Amino acid sequence: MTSEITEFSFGKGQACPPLKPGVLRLYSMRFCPYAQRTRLVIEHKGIPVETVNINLKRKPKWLFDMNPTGVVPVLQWNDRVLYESGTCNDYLDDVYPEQKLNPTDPYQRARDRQLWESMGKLISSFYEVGPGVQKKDYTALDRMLRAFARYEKELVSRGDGPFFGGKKVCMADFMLWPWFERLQVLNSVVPETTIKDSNFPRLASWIRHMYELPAVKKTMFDKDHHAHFMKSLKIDKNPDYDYGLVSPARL
Ligand SMILES: N[C@@H](CCC(=O)N[C@@H](CS)C(=O)NCC(=O)O)C(=O)O
Repeated sequence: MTSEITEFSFGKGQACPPLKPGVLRLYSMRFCPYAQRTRLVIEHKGIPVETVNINLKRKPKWLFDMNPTGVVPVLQWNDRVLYESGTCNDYLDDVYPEQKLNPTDPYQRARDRQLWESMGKLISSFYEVGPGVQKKDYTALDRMLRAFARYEKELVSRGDGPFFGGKKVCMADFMLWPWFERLQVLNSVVPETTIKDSNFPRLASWIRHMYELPAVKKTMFDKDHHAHFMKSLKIDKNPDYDYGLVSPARL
């Protein structure tokens, strides 16, 4: 997407790049799974956007002026500001109705929302499984495998299509995806978390199909980048927000 703003993260003391009238802006962090949800929708719909990445350890004051909770993603469009990945994505889906992602049927829409809103347990298991297994405490691993079983069953109940949206990708696919992209890192530490045709065939097929989507190809990082960022965040406690960027030149 069009952007004249550096990809390097903006931190405390740095001015916010001036907003251009009529241009949609996303405040993001390159490795943030929540912001990826919104980037997936933006890419899928081909929405013109400029992105400002934030240093979340040294947050600029102006982030709080837009979002009092100080988290990304945040969308800004003239005097309009929205935060929370689900809210941002619903708004974008309504304002850019081409390639509609939310179901029109209210019941199905509510069911889909339920699916991704209740994924908190899977998300919290993410960083607990490894340390747990090391201590022979399998609680988080069991919780994660139960979540996989639930998604497997849900895909089966939705018919033959590879996606949660059936033959076409839907909002739930994009809302769930970022944690499955990061799962490969955990797989190398705890192989029991690997999704295969032999244990979760529909989820395994879903993952293969998701990787084929242009929006996923455009927003994803490979396993090594995710592993590096997770280590910098969780072990070194010094998140490497700009990892992999080559030119330090700021505009
Ligand atoms: N519920 C929020 C969660 C967003 C979130 O936690 N983003 C993280 C980055 S991955 C963040 O900004 N963290 C900064 C902090 O917690 O201070 C959403 O869905 O948008």
